[in-house]
Amino acid sequence: MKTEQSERLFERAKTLIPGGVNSPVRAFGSVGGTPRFIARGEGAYMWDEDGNRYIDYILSWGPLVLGHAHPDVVEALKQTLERGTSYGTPTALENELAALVIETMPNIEMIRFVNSGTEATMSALRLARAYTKRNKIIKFAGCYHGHADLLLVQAGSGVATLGLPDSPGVPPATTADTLIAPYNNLEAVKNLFEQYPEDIAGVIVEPIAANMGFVLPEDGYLVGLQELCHQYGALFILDEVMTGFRVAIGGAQERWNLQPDITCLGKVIGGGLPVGAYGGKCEIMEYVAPAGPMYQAGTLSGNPLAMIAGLSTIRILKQEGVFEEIAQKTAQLAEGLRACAKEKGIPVQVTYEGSMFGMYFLKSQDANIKDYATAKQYADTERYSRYFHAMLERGVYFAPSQFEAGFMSSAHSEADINYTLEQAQGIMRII
Ligand code: KE4
Repeated sequence: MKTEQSERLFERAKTLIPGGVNSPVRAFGSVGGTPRFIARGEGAYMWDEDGNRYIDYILSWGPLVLGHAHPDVVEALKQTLERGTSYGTPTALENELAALVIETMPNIEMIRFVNSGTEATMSALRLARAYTKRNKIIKFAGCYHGHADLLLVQAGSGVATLGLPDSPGVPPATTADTLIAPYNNLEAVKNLFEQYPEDIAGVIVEPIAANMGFVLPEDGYLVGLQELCHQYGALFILDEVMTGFRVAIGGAQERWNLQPDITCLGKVIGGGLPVGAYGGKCEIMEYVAPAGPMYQAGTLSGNPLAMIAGLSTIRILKQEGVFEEIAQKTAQLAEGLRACAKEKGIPVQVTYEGSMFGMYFLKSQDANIKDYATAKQYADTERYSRYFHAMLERGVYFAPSQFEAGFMSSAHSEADINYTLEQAQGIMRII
């Protein structure tokens, strides 16, 4: 596969941008090799600057649930763009997307748009602290909620991928109130609440831990967290930046009938443009300025381009049968990948939910990855890297890290999935 243009562009990028990328996980740090500089995307495909085509199972890390450059999304953006890009004023489009998200997410009565998932989670935790007048928060080792200081403690995603210690530059005082527990372990959370019965403002959790790979919640875990929060007067905060509109149209809270006090969103609701949001019960959201005293702001929050891209994406996603078809394709791919590995006796842990999936290569057949410690202990990252590159060479783009998830879109065809599985079957004996 020719990669001269990507190599040239990467060398130049590294003189201009730290590590040559604007987000660390893109740099192929844990899998090695040259990150592909993408020139364009259409449907399920991306083409790099050397003209190589890839079937894309990252889809911009989740947002592109309809695939790249969906014609209806592009047309809606064009029409909006011709009227201007941003006004710094309220617009009708913000009302429309707010109403659509509120109608779709069972526990959001009021919502605030921001520009990234990081802003969404950072603001949600500030709100939890303001509303409860408490300071401590609980997050889970290996979960990633963006790069706000208070959350860069035993984080997942790029932090896990690069094996970074908690980031320098975060003063200890900033994370002194951030308590950590293992994912899928209710006892540990119960102990923290017993230790700090009146100090915990909120518990923030990825309903599926998709930044340490793809770890499903064990039966009763999420409801157990919710009950502990309500027992001790803390807010239950679901970080659905990735799972929202992907695990089910109404997110994990719909899939598992949860009642979070605050929900964080991003990715799909912006249809590939910069967006985040946090929302919940009116009595809590009314605390946010200017309705209430908790300050949070953003120059481009709710900008018309992100709004229309999110609106057109969600409207199509909610059409009869669209989501179900994406979920069926996800199951077909995931089950097929599991079968390819099993056929060659390669130990893997494959799980999927809605339009998201994950595959761990395991160091032993009987390993079970259920949290960050077991992910680090049992994931065979070396074999994953060989798998990643073997598939990349064959025009299939999976996450350049074992500690990330995979995504499906409505644009992926049966032929794309069959091709992917044929290639996977072929390489299993050489990785
Ligand atoms: P952003 O600030 O990157 O928009 O969102 C942060 C975030 C918050 N919560 C969850 C559950 C997330 O997964 C993310 C970001 N996801 C990663 C992919 N695992 C973004 C990829 C990247 O950092 O480049």
